Parts: sequence; structure tokens; C-alpha cells
Amino acid sequence: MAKSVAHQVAFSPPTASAILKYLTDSKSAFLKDKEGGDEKKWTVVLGNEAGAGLDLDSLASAIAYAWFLSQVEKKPAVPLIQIGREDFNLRAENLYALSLTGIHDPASELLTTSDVPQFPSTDFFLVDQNRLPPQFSGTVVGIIDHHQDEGLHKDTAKIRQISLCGSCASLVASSLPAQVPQELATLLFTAMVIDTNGFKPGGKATAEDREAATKLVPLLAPSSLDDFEPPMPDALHEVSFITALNKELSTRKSDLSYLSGWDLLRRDYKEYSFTLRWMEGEPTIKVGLATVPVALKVWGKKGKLEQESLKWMKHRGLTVLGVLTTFKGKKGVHKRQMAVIITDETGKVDVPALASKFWAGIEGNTELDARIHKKFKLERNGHLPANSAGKVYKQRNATATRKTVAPLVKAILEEGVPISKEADPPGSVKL
Ligand SMILES: [Mn+2]
Repeated sequence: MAKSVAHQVAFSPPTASAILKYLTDSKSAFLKDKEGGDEKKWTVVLGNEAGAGLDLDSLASAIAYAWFLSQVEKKPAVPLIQIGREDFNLRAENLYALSLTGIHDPASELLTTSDVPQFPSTDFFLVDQNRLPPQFSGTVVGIIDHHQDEGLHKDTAKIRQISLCGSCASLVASSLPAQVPQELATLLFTAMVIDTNGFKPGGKATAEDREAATKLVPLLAPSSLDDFEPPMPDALHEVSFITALNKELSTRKSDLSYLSGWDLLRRDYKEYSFTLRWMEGEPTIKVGLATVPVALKVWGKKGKLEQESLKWMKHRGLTVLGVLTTFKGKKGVHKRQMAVIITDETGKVDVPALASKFWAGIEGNTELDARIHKKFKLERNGHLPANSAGKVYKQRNATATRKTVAPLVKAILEEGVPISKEADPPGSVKL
């Protein structure tokens, strides 16, 4: 892990956390009521869902607003964190922000989707989103959000505070009473800092974010600094504890080298299904594309890439897995690699035929400009089982993301021909 800069953060984390007590109490009371079919009285505060990569803004906004409803408005309210219990580990900056708030074991202390796989119909208060996700049913009683207003839930939401600013946490902070517990102010503040890059001018921070942050600062300021002068809203980015906190959060956010291959593969993952009409029996196969922000040499050497990929493929029932890495090489140059593994457990897929089409499709694509990686030779090092194939490429076009790769994969698999965006006019198919 990269060197921590925690010691530079000049405010001291709270010792005893009243927020933690509220969270664990409300979680167990909600689960107990749900058990007895008595959950209707609850308002569930729901942040947005971003796969396994929940962001700090949703997390902080949901916790803070649920605390407000419960402790100030005296209504039964609980935040539902929209990730699985095992997914907290995927975001080191979230773990850090939660630890500053006194939450050291979020997987057991917070209510997650693992605790309630089938969510009952309740009242919902939405934060950091303004449309109730389709897997939930119930009444939306309020919305605080910083995304484009979709104009929904107008008949039931008594509060609809939607405003385009850098962080939803700023809007939540503005709607709380002036004196909130220090740890709650800290949690909201970390989300605002990470979303606005420390309130840097010219970034995502708006006047609304700066105003909300300025109000929180006195609650966070180190008590040792007797002569601490609250900053002006336009000078927040120059306050030393804020720049240190921003650096700490972004270092943790970008350093993923501590994650296992398994976690890296599932962290930012999309899955597709294609029918191979050109193959005998026309099998339908599943294809996964994982975007991994860590170079293969960090986590995939000595057969680890093959081992972790095959484990993930078995878990998801995949025939093809593409691992798309994105990282900074020496001298800070942005690079991308693409590893592709093909295997078949159904006996219905002609792996050599599929592999040769795949390699031809990738190698013939001028947009990716892919070249075989000389250090990762999957088919020669003995880590792939029989009836499998694999290759690793260096993508010379480091700007081509999964948005480029996914349509190419579709074209290769469904049409069985390589496409080349630059060489061919739209609609033409090179045979
Ligand atoms: Mn947000």
C-alpha cells in the first residue's frame, strides 16, 4: 500500500461514536421488525447503487440523513447501504472515512443488501439519486440529490431538494441542524472533499458546496488550535487540514494494489451474453469484461492472472473473460493491457475456433492497436487447463476503454469477423 499521509490530517477522530450506536441499534431494530412483518413504520434512507463500487457520497449522505430523521425528527429510520457485506473492502477511501466516524467494522455495523436480500416495501428517502431503483417497491417520501431531476415521485415526496452541485453530502449537510455530532460532520466532509477534489477552484465544487463546507469546518477543526480562524468559502482549498485530507482520501482511492485478483476482477465488472451463430450448434455463451486499475505485473504474475480469472469464470459461468487493465507506468504514462481467457466447461464450444476468431478480431482492430505482451505468455506457461486459450496484449491506444472493447467483442462473437473502425466506413463488413 502507498505510504499513508494520515498523520498530516490535523483533526482528531472522535473517540466514542454516538453515530455507531445509532447505526447498530437501528439496524437490529429494523431487522427485528422486518422479521415480525412490522417494517412499514420505517423510513429507509437509500443512496445510489454503483455495483460493487459504492461511492462515499451515497454512503455518507444515507447515514447522515437517516441519523437526522431518527435522532432529530424522532421517526424510525435506517440507512440501507446498497452493496454486499463483502464489498466494503473494495473501497479503501470509504473504510478510511468510516473509521474517522468511529465505524471500524461496517460489514457488521451497517445494514447492507446482504442483510436483506428481498427488500420489503417501506417508505424510502432517496439521497444521491432521484429515482427509486426498480428492485425496490414502496413510497418515496423525500429526495435530496445533486443529479439531474427526472421529475419523479412528485406526488409522494414531501421534500424534493434537488440541486446540481459537487456533492450530495453538501445538500444533506445544509439540511441538518447547525450542531451535528463531530463524527457525522467528519463523514459528510470527507464525501464533499473527495467529490470536489478538496474544493479546488475550477473543479466540481459550487458555491453551495463551499457554503456547506464552511459551516462544517468549525465542527471539525482541531481543538488544539485555539486561534483557528474559520476559512472563507473561496479559501477552503488552501486550508492545510483540508488539503491533507484530500490527499489522504485520493491516495487511498487510487491505491488498489492491496486487493486480491478476485476483488479486482469483480470490482468494476460487466457481463454479456452472445449466441455464436457461426459455430456448430450455435451455443450461447457468457462473456465478462473486468476493468482493473492495477497493472498485471502487480497482481497477475506467476500464474495468478490465470488462477484468479479461471476461479471468477467458474463462479460466473463464463466462456470468455477479458481483463482490461488501466494504470500509470514509469514516468506516469497512462497504459492499458488486455488479457483474454477462453475456456469451456459445457462441451458445446469449440475453443480453438473461438480463440482464433478472437485473436484475429483483436489483432485486426486498428483502434485498439493491440500488440502481444512479451512477458505474459498464457498458452506456454502451463497455468491454463486443457481446452482453454489465453493471450495478453498491450493496448497501444490507451484511451480505448471497455466502451470500445465491448462492441468489438460483440462484433467478433456475433458476426465472427474482425471490425476495424478506422479502416471501414459505417455499415461495411470486412470479410
Ligand atoms: Mn453523488
